[in-house]
Amino acid sequence: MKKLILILLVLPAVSFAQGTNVINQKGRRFIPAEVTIRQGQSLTVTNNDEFIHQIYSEGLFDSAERRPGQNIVEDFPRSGTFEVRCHIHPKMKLIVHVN
Ligand SMILES: [Cu+2]
Repeated sequence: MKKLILILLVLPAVSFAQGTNVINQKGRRFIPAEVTIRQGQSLTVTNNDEFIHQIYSEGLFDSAERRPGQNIVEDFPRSGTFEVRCHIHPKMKLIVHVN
């Protein structure tokens, strides 16, 4: 049983290693809270929470609200480090490094 739990925990990490840029919103947090992508790549943010979320990044985008189970896809056209936040939950913070 312990082995099964370990496998379930490791699986999301494997999908990130393969270049799937997916961030989860869960427990009023971004998971993972920091990600590195390449310039021009997009980021998919999935609301896996019990709450409505949205995302914004100063000067880049300010999305509509998303219900649980819904996705937001945003592009990062410039390189740099960006802070992504949620208007509804000011403590939520995601750092995106764009190379
Ligand atoms: Cu939120």
